[in-house]
Amino acid sequence: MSRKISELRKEIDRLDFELLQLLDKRMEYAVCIGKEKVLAKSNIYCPKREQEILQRLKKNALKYLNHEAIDSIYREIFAFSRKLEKVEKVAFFDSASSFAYEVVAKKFGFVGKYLMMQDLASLFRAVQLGEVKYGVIPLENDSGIIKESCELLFKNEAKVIAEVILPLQYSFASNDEKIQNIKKIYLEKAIANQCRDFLKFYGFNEDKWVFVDSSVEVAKMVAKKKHTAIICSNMIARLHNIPIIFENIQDKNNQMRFVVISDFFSQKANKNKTSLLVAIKNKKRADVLLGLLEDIKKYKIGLIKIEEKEIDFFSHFYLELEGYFEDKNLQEFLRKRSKELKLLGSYPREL
Ligand code: PRE
Repeated sequence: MSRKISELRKEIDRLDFELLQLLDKRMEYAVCIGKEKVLAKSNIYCPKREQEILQRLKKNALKYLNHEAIDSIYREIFAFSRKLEKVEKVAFFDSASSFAYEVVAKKFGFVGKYLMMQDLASLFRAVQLGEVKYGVIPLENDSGIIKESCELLFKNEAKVIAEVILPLQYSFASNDEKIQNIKKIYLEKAIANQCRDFLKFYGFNEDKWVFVDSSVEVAKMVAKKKHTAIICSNMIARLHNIPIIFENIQDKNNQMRFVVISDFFSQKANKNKTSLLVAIKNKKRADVLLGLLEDIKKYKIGLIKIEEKEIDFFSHFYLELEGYFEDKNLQEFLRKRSKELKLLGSYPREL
């Protein structure tokens, strides 16, 4: 090793020492905050505060640390300080490609205590019974708001406290460096549909495809088996140490929106969103829709999204509005519509 490198490494060692001292000091403050919170029976996770810290740090742009780096470093710092304050469990449900796990890691870091649920209904039950403090559920994909999530939010008391927007990116991972050796590619049907151009370009014809229900379940096996590959999220490949050969192989860039649910209302942040459901009882849909839009206009509320969803054979409107539920105009709107409306939560706006 050159003298230059060893000198530079000495500098790094010195800085690492300082960094750890500083981080430890930071953790000490977090532990103190945690004690106060436990005494006051308040919630450990505070999406509003975390968002504020991130926004402040990103404003002071540095030479090397871009926004993505700040996000990922601080995600782990927050996760660790939350864990020191109090260990709280997070449940997630993975319908398939394990994007929920990616969201969990993105929001809660890798050091949390996680529980993978069998279905969305059991996740809601676990939050309701206090078995877990937080749940991560998918809320919206490219076909719109997901009916089952909407239905469960309607029927349960859990509140939406944060949102996470996740680009759906797939990787081709295999232990075989020579792609000509690969005989079987494990993938979900939906993923195959989203990576057709890639599969065609590399000549991975359908006779090599093995459809699976969940890439999470087969990743462990692919990690050990020769001449196999998997198409899955980057996170799953990395978790199982399967070398990623091609990244971002999807035909087009889709994204998915997940939300975090818990048993409390999130605090007001700089920019907020409020989600609610309005039941349409006995009246004509067009009249209800018109009335709703008139009220939204009357109270000068920003409308982000409106979608019709059927719940228990009754029509409902899923609404996303700008602002926090305690804002004056939203309060007036909510009061006026209180009989037909269910507030799902207000949370820091990511998009
Ligand atoms: C802290 C940790 C967890 C919360 O979600 C927000 C911030 C942090 O590490 O900065 C500290 C803390 O608990 C708080 O400020 O409320």
